Amino acid sequence: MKHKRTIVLMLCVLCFSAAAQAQLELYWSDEFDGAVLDLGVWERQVGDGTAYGLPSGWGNNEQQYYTQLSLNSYVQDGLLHIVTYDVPFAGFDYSSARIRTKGAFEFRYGKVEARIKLPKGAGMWPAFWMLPTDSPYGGWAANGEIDVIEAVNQMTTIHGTIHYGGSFPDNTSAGGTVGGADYSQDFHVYAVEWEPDQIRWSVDGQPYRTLSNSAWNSASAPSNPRAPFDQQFHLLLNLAVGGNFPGDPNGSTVFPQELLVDWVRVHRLAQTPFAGAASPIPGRIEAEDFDEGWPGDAYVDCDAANNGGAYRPDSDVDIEPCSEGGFDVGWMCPGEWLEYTVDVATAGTYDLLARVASEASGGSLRFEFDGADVSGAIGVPATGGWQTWTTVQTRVELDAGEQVVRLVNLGGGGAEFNINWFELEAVSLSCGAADLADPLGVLDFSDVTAFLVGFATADPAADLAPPSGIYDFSDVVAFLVAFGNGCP
Ligand SMILES: [Ca+2]
Ligand SMILES: [Ca+2]
Ligand SMILES: [Ca+2]
Ligand SMILES: [Ca+2]
Repeated sequence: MKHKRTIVLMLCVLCFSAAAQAQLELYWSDEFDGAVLDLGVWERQVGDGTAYGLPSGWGNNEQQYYTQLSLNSYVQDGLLHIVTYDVPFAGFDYSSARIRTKGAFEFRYGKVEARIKLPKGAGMWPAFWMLPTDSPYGGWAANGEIDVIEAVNQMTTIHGTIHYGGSFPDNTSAGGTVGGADYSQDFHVYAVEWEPDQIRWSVDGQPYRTLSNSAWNSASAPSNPRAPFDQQFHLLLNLAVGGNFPGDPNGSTVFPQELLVDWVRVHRLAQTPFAGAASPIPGRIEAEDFDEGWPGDAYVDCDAANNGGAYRPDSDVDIEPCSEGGFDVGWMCPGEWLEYTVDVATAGTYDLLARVASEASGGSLRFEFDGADVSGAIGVPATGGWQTWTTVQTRVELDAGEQVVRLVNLGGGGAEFNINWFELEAVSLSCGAADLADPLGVLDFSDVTAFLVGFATADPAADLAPPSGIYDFSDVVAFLVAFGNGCP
């Protein structure tokens, strides 16, 4: 029984991976084709690490000083060069460079790859790697580190590693190696496929190590199987010299040495509509038909399990059979959100209805269209049970065209709710021809102006078009409301 279950789980993992790979698309790249290194993207980190809280040679007894000189990091003929010289600099025997995208390019999940030619020689330690931008789980390495590639000395072994666990020195690591070639002789493509529940390393498209989320943890978030690798990370490239991993250079090391990078590319899973096409508006959208995509892109859910286990069992989002038929999204925690790709047929006014249930009072939800709050907070009352449904509604103004709707639990009162569906109904607004009709024809701006001018003078009746006295404030208000609703 246990054996059988293991096989099923393994098959699911394979299915998910295959599906994810199929929809990856190029998200970001630096081809290093410009005249110079793009310092709007890459920040040169300078010094021996002390300025970054990493004394003692960046925490590794490294022997180089990283400079901001273009001698040590530059772009030429389509390649990034990171060069180390054995010329004393700032009191250190070697100079080199370390660059990062922190603050300029950060992302969560994706296939990260670079085409790299490695340096060679005792004491060489090139790396292409990733660090988290924020540290919600604590200091290094409780907040994680993903090394796409490291190699040392003669460059015959490639290392792919993650660091995690507690804060130093209570951290640990896992990963793998591949060897058998001199990787300094040619360019190779080094890649990591970083997914919510799995990290895979490859060289030239040949996988050599796979880790699932049971292989890692973060001490400060033991119940989150994805921590610490569920945060935004940025990229780093550097060439260290000496230190704990390679040992120091010796008389056989030839200088200068350089790390060459042809390109760095990040591919990510495209967010796509659940049914493969945008949902039409006006229309009803089932809450459980949220978009396909990674957590943080298509949805955010409080925990990685589908607590309801229904409909989309591999999803984090908690889906259960609904007492009204079909399914609903339950366990909607404060802060959770779901996205839906929709196509609004016509710009205009819509009634927005949401079918909700909650045992708690004080909850509220909001709808955003392409990032704009269109609904404000819509209160969710206590309905008398988690499967006792009521409809809440508000009126919204929508633009036409394909958009992404985000349904957010605002968390007012900390209340959870369940949601079965939401619906947008076009509001048919009368332009008021009947109400505004008068012997002179339909009320227009010149009539309103005449009325307001007349009202502002001592003798309004005299200024109004004949026959006088046919308009009053209720006519003007009706006109302005109709005009505001898009009537001509
Ligand atoms: Ca290039
Ligand atoms: Ca969940
Ligand atoms: Ca949930
Ligand atoms: Ca439903």
